[in-house]
Amino acid sequence: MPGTPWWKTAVIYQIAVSSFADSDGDGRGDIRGVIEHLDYLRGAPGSLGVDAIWLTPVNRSPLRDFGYDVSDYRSIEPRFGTMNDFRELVDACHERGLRVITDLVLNHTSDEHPWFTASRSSREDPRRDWYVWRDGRGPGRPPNRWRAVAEGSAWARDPRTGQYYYHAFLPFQPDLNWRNPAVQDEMLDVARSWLEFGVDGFRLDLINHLYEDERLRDNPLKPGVRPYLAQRHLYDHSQPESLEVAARLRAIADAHGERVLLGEVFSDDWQDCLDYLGDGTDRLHLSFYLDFVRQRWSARGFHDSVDWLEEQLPRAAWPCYYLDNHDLPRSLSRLGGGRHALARAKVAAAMLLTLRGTPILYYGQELGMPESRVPHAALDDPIGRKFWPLRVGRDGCRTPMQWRSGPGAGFTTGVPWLPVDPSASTRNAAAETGDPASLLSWYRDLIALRSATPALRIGEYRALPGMPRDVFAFERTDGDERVVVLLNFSGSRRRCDLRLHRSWRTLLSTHGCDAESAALAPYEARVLDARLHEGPGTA
Ligand code: ISL
Repeated sequence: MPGTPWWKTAVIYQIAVSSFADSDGDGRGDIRGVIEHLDYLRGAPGSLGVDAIWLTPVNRSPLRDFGYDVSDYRSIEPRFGTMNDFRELVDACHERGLRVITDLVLNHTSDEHPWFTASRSSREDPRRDWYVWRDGRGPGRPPNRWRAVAEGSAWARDPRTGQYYYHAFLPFQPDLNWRNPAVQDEMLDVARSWLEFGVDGFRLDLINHLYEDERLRDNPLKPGVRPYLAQRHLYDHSQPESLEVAARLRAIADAHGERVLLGEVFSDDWQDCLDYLGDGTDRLHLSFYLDFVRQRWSARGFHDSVDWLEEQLPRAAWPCYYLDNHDLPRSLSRLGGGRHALARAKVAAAMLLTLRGTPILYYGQELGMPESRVPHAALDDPIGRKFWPLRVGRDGCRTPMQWRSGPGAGFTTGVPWLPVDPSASTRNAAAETGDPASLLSWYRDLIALRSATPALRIGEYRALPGMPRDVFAFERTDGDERVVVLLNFSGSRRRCDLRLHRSWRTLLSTHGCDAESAALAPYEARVLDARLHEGPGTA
């Protein structure tokens, strides 16, 4: 689409590298596994048709937090492959018109990173100031009351020097000290070097956490179900200095042509998510919108969430929606519905792929992979292990990709690093590919329709008023083109007064394209062509 940057019209597919495809039988997914499955994603008959992949971190890492604990930003984790493998992946993707986004973890490193090993060795070490070290307030008392996102104090005492280091997440993930210009130079250079390598952009982990208040002021307390949520996070994240880094990263990205910066702005204040977009041209290109993903199964809830973002976003900024990722219980299970879960999943897919904005899919979402119950003995996620059995961890959404039935589910010939979910016997890519009624076919049809329809890719969004409760209806318009989307969130028929006063025809429906009635079937998702230039119509 001339004049429109690729990331605005792209469908992004998130690949959790450990979980997607294992090429060497060691039970863990790897880069060659991704290379071997590119036909599934794009460029072959029957491909899903996505435009970009986002890979969870592939840098060298002890993998104690799924790769979000980097020990060398300039090399590839051997369990994932080699630099040559990664080169081959990027080239192979580019040959088929698929962009590659990698995760970049700027906030913290692994405690096994040589920088941290040096930093903790003595107060005089030249790397000391690469991390955030402070004295405690007295015996057993950390410097302040800040909590880690993963709970507990955000400070860990290191016996060697008697000082505390700050960690926004887990103790083995010490925060880098972004107030040190050497840290900043190094990390921005890391970003630059991967762009020069040829990656098309970054997903920026915890980008609003880079800086903390210099005076370490305590956060005011508020009611909350657990200690982290019982603080108003005025001082430990979303400091103005992090916005400046976002702007600096934008300048670096823009200097390399059309690249994308997708920020994980982790905050319960949605305004923070907007702040990182600036005016739409000067900070990040996209940021995750957490309110959307927190919605329960409710047409009104999603409608309000979308409308809020549409109203608040600066004109030049662009929305970004997702329902699943590697930290969340899978939407198939989260959005409920019991035996209607797959019907709901189709409605959710239609919403995600027809809203104005860049949609992000998570591997296996298109197959209807459920949240898996991983037995305690098999848990890998440090959060899952820490809080078991009180809180569900993140392993349930990270089980192996379900390529086909049978042992290893086509993911591995060895012993998978997490157990394959039992649903793999019926719910898998091989079985769903040839089934026109499958969720996979529905995703493929929606993506194809989206690619072929400018109004869906770049058109304006307007919610349609006067619809029954349980129906989320909106239109997307571009020039003369008008597409109406009707999403019935209920398990009953819903009559819609379309008031189109123009001819319309069904482009796609969960219930077949002959669905021309003004009533929506239970859990029907329907996309209508309602062109503006046609005469008085049939509706
Ligand atoms: O997973 C969560 C809670 O259990 C989220 O709240 C998560 O902590 C938050 O989204 C930040 O996540 C990111 O940074 C973490 C990493 O573990 C996550 O996988 C990543 O998405 C630390 O790098």
